[in-house]
Amino acid sequence: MFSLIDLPYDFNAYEPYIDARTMELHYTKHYQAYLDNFNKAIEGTEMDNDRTLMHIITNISKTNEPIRNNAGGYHNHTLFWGMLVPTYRQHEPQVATERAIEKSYGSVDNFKTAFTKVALSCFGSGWVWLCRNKANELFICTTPNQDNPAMDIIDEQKRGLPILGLDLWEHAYYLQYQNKRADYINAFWNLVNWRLVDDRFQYAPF
Ligand code: MN3
Repeated sequence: MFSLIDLPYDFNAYEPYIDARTMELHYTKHYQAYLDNFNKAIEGTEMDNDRTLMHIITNISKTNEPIRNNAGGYHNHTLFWGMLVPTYRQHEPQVATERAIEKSYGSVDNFKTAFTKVALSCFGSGWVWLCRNKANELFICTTPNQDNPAMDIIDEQKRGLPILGLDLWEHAYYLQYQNKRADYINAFWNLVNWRLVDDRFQYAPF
C-alpha cells in the first residue's frame, strides 16, 4: 500500500501565489483520490508486491488504464508538493543546474520563458516538465492527463526524469486564477524549490 506524503508546509504558506483553499482541496481531495484509486487498482496485480513507485511508472505499459492514471496522479502530485516552497524559503539554483539550464536555454530567464510557452501550449489537462535525459541534457515537455515523462509509453528518445513539474489541471488554479493559466504559471516561479530541482538534476537515478 502506498500512502500520502505530508505537505511540507501549511496550506496557507504558498499565498499569495497559490491560495490556501486551492492547496487544501488539491491535497486533501484530489491527491487523496489518486492515492485511494491507485491502491485499489494495483491490489492483487503483480504491481502490488514490493514494487517501488518508480518501477511501476517506468513499466506502466504493462499495466492498465486505472493504474496508469492513478499511479501517475499519485506520483506527479507527490513530486509536485516537494517542488513548492514558500517564497521566504527559496534559494537560487546551484551552479551545476544553472550551467545545464544555460547550456540548453541561454539563461534561467530564457528557460522560464520557454517553459511558460510550452505550458501554455498544453491543450486540456496535463503537466509541464523540465526533464533530464540519460545524456544529462535538459528538455521541456508536456504530458496529457496524469502521464509523466519517465513512463515507458513515451518514445525512448523523448523519455526523461522530471526534475521540475507544474500541474496544469484546472483544479490546480481555477479557484484563484479562473481561465488565466498564464498568471498561474507566472506565480509558480515564486514558489519553485530549486533545492529539489538541483538534487534531482545531480543525484536522482535515471
Ligand atoms: Mn492536481
